[in-house]
Amino acid sequence: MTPGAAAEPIEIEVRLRADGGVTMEREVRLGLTAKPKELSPKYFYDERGSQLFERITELPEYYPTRAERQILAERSAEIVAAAGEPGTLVELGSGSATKTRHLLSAMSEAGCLPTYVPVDISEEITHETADSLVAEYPGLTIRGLVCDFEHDLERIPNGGGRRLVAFLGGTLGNLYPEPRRRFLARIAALLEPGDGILLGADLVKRRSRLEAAYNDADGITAAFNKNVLSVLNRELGADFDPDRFEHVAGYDPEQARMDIRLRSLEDQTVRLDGLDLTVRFAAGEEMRTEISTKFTRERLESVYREAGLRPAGWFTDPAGDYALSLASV
Ligand code: SAH
Ligand code: AVI
Repeated sequence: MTPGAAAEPIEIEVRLRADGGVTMEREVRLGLTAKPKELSPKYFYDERGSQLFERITELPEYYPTRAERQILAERSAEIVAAAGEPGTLVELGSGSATKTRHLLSAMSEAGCLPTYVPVDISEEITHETADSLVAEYPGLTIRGLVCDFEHDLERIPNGGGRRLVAFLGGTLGNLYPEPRRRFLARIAALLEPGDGILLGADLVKRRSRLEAAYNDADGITAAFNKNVLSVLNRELGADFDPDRFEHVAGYDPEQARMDIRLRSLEDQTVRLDGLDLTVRFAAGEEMRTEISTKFTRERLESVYREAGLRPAGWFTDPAGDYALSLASV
């Protein structure tokens, strides 16, 4: 920066192609040649996938977003005080940051309007979110990072003052237990004493409510799930026909998680020119595209401890559907 020049309000580093797309190619090849087949949920979120997720958050059946919003609307001032009035708000999987506004407003009211560091794999939504936020919060500085947070966590900009790392929406539940432990341990290693993590988690509840949330009547979740096939068609020159697959989502009570899949409606072969790979699907064969783990307080606190984090606060909505929790090192 030229000496004396004002810092830009928005700076966003994009690290999506830092590895030349090799990671996606390798991961998709591994997933499609595994038994059973599996794809990572991070590939849902191209521009259309992010828009479909936004529509999911407004569905009557999908309660987690409303429950989390209610907690943030009512208790952000308390959360910000408990987190020691941080000067930097990092948000992992920030998306449209709609609910984050409650935290930013509470920080602004506490006189610590922070540097906001959105971290998301979806480039379009990160730029749109940054533009809206600087218009809404004059004086806000944004230092974003578009990346896969499991790869580039250590590249997240520092900001100033205490850091609060928010991981909202229940996205932690989309990680398997071992990667989840490693991920939280890496976050813990980045935190200084006095910094905190604010984690949103969907809680275990009746199977019928869980299954309804992932099988909405309008078919938006089905479209979101199938969008991963369109992403592979575009990014890897594949010829998936989304109409030859159906959306399947069921609750696995033993693992306490929703299991989300695409089921092949017929015997078919799919070609992925970008991988020089042909994949066969049998009629009825299922490919997992996402898990969404549901927690109890005890389980989540043990997940924290395994990762070297200390539970430091617990906030739920009145119905007890969802929890925001604070943790520190
Ligand atoms: N926090 C928002 C959005 C949740 S949707 C909310 O609560 O509504 C999950 C978000 O995480 C999406 O914006 C998606 O693009 C992002 N995401 C998913 N996997 C990711 C990964 N591996 N690295 C970075 N961002 C990821
Ligand atoms: C982003 N994540 C927490 C959502 C969830 O509920 O697991 C993604 C989602 N998948 C289907 N519906 C919503």
